[in-house]
Amino acid sequence: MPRTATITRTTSETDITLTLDLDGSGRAEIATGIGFLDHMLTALARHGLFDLSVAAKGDLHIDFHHTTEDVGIVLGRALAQAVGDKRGISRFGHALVPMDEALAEAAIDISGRPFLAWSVAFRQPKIGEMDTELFEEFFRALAFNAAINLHITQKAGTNAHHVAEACFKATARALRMAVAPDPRLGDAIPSTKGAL
Ligand SMILES: [Mn+2]
Repeated sequence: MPRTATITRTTSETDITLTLDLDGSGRAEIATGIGFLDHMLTALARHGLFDLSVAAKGDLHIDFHHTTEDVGIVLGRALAQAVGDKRGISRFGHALVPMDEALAEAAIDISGRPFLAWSVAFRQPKIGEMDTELFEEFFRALAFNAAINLHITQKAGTNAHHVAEACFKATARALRMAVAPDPRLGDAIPSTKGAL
């Protein structure tokens, strides 16, 4: 069974089409109109070994908020759809990823219980044109729409570009671990409740 999803979502604020393949090779085709977000989504695909294409047209003349949040929503929905009933997946994943002076940790439970714990403090309000406060919005939208528990913790770092990139790479590696099949599980669902 291919673990893929394609989702199109159109609102008065954004128009997004996204395709995700959990068993890809890290290929990314990203065009959100926000350069730094493209850079981060490319890193997410590459280090998660997902194939990801995102075409987003948003109301960037207002600011980057709607587009960033809505890409998180659509990516989350695609992730939920692609993992399906979660048979045979590892469920938990974690990663500790450095980037120069920055160090970020991500821990994930594909639990069906949406939660974001965000312990990241940027020293700069912007990276290029992008507000650093939008990363929390992105990851919350992702976690809630994927129905996963996602903890992202900054362990070190002063440069906002490095901190953001370490957060995305750590999340990518943690997700890769969590969605990976556990061969010892067979097609069982990794929960004492029998459902996730
Ligand atoms: Mn970079």
